[in-house]
Amino acid sequence: MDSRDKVLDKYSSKIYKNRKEHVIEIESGEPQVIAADTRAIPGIMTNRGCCYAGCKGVVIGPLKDVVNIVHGPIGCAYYTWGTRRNKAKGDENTKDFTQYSFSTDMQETDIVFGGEKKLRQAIKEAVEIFNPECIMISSTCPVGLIGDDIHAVAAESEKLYGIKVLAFSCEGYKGVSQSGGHHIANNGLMKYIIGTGDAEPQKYSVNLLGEYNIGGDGWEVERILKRIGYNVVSVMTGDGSYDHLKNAHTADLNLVQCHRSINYIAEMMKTKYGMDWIKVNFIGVDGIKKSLMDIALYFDDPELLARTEAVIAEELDEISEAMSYYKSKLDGKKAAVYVGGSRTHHYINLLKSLGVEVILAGYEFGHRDDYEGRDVIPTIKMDADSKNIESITVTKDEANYKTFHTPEKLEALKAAGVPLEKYDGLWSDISEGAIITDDFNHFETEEFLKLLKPDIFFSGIKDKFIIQKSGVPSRQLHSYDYSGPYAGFRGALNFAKDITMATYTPVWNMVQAPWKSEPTLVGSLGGM
Ligand code: CFM
Ligand code: HCA
Repeated sequence: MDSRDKVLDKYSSKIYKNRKEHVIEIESGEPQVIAADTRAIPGIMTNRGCCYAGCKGVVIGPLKDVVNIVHGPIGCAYYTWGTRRNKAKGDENTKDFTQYSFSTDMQETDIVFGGEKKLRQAIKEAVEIFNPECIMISSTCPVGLIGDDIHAVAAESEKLYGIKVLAFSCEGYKGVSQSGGHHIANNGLMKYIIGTGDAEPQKYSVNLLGEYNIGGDGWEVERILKRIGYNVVSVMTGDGSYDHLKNAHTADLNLVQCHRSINYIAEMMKTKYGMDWIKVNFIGVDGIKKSLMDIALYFDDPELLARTEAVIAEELDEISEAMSYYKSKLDGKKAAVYVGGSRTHHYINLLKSLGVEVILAGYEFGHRDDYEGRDVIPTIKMDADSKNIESITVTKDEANYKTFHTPEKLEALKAAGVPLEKYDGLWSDISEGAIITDDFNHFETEEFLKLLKPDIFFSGIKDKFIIQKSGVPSRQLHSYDYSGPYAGFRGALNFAKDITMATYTPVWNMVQAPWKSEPTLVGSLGGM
């Protein structure tokens, strides 16, 4: 029996049938197919989040000059506020509200009598106290259940206060994971914000999409891009702002880091403004080098190319000696990597460069293209006012391919390997024999841990402590355990140092679960 079946065999036949489509063992030469983006099984402790987490927590939450009001219970507001650590810096032109958690704090009476009154009052207070240029309202589950019309309140407030007020119907129960929330957020930003600014276009300008500035990653990427000579018009959405987002349409090129959460905007901007996008990965030295070269090739300017090569050489020089030391400590170690929808793939080249093999991996809510990659061109149909995507058909027909470039230039870019609108999936980097689990859960985490014994386990807060209690070090790749940055050349070094410390600390041999040596619950039967 292989390791996959040893774990799945413990399920009932109905659950086994479902899970066996989501858990696969990589075999060489075989086209791999995995079931993904489907409903989690009720009763199973999935690691996924919800639609509201994807919209408010991930995409719109980091916009620093926006007052993000959560219409719902205070717990939902709190959960999407501090936990993901939205790092932001305001300045004299840009306010920063990320230190505040705004919520209507819904109570039972609001559920019975309706919460719109409370929402109006919250908007009024926010305007009077903070004077923002933009307010965004996010719905939580109860709002959808009782039918409060947040869009009507938003429209009315926009007129009343003369500022931008957007509403997002991103109730937690919608769809199967965070992913639906990303889409709702992307549609709102595209429809009401991007394209409303009137800044002059700048030379060599880019938007950074799907970079959320976790641990300061976005700041590190911006530092490198600026050193080479690029202008970063907007970042979506880490340390991002309403003010910058308005002018995103003036950039030359979109750079997509997290394709899962924000590829919709890249697609829509391609259709609406003819703006090309390329997939980048600023995690891991090989990923960064390739991304920087791809961007330089795109702009096709010899000076920019020379500057790119010089910056890469200088940045590498700064870290290579220390990286070699950490590689000597980490060489041969085995890792498990489970993150949401894109980071698992992004970290593999970094781990490989340190000699760490990934033996167990997966996504919480990735779609099939996140596993299998995308090498085809989508045809996008917009609605009548060109604001929303009506449909995306994936086809190999390239006739629809609109671009600023001439056909000759396009061919040259393709020949140079610039991945216009294409990307590799998790498969491309995973070694034979590794186990891949889609929508991983608590039970499988524990079972695979026992069976495969990785030296380190990368995932999130929900499973971190069960892993560590079993004697295996865990690092969160969602929040970096409050370390970072991990992106860029300097970030790669931080990562190498952090995981060397995590794996070499002697504490793991001393860990013994408390219930193994003494009872944790003592009870007595009544009357005896
Ligand atoms: Fe993109 Fe993200 Fe991820 Fe994601 Fe997330 Fe995140 Fe993530 Mo947590 S946007 S898909 S919904 S890279 S919050 S910054 S770490 S699960 S892998
Ligand atoms: C979310 C956000 C999250 C949670 C991380 C975790 C994040 O999905 O709601 O469970 O450790 O990155 O903060 O993915």
